[in-house]
Amino acid sequence: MLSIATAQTFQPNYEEANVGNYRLPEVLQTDKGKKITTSRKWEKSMRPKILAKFAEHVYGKFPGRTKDMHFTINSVDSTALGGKATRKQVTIFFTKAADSPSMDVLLYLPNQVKEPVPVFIGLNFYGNHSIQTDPGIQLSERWMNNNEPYKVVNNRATEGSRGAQASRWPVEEILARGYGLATAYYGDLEPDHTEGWKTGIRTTLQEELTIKPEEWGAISAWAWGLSRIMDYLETDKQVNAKQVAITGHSRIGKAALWAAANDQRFAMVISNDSGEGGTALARRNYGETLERINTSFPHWFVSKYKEYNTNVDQLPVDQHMLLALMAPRPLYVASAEDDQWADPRGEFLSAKHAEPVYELYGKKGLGTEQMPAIEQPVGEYIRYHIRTGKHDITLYDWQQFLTFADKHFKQVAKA
Ligand code: GTR
Repeated sequence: MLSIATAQTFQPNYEEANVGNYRLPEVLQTDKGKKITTSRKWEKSMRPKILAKFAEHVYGKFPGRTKDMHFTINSVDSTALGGKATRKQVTIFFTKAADSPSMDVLLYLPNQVKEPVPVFIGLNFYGNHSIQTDPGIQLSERWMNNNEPYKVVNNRATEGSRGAQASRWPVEEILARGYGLATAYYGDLEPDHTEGWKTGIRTTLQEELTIKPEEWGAISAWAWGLSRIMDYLETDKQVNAKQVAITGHSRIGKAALWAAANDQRFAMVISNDSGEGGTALARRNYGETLERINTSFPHWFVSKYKEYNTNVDQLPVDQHMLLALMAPRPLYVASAEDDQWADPRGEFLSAKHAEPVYELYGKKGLGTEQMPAIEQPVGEYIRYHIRTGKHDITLYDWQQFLTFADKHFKQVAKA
């Protein structure tokens, strides 16, 4: 592992010529060199093996739900956002203990739609109250990273934190287009710092889930929480649980991918600027590297992942294989031009190399060998865009995701 001093002086490579030569593990080739040619064989033998490799070498285990998990609906307000939305706040309790570990879910549903609605689901970085100024949203009392502009002081949100990340959550646009939105604070599952596991679910649920904290990483814990939100959505009659699109930006985009790999109830998968350990190919030396991410964020992955710090070629998987686990579900990969740290080309190529699995299902992927120009999305079942601007999730990104959902979810509805 890099020493802290080396990490601070880490010089990322941003020259395509210096990416290095690499050979990707073939997504449709077994360890014995046999080629997989049908979706049946993929599902029966290859897919579970790849999933198990990601669990062993990268993210750790992904347990099922706890036996005594239950939901409490804290509030339902059908006059939210000027009457446009119904706002529900639900707490998911993971055990039956009075002090059960829990997670608070915020759900907005569009009032103009009378039938069960498709829903976007994603974790947020700064508490549910950060996604909208809506004063009815319960203010998170959990630990969070200090942030001056967001008015997070002494690791706690304040009233001034409301709506701090509203630009990342165009709630009104989402609702106007007939979709619901479900979100929860990722820190409800595990605070995002190296000691966070001590107070997060990897510790508090270890007996319930019969799993030791070191058997999974923070990304897997966050991903697990996404599946628990899905458990709730399946019980909500106003939600079409067959049309839930899982989304996530950056580290939460990594978690979204890992959740969707394990949990095929998510009908659509969207990963925004998720970079290293997300959509970007690990074998490309460009921007953030495997060694660097393991050094800065040692709690995100299992310790075995660190064994590949200086020999990524030995890693039995690469991220195109994670994307292949989404097949045949519609998958959207988004990059940003100024987010070179996340390696946009590596994100595009990863999507590209996932295509053979989509082809087994007769589904067209990107449909091009060339990385598209800025803000020219490409692809059918795998779609990709690179927009102008920095590492962020913007209205432009959401508009593309909404259009992608319109296309695929409405097709399903008509069939
Ligand atoms: C960076 C990290 C990235 C990405 C990002 C984020 O510091 O290096 O892998 O996860 O944080 O989550 O915004």
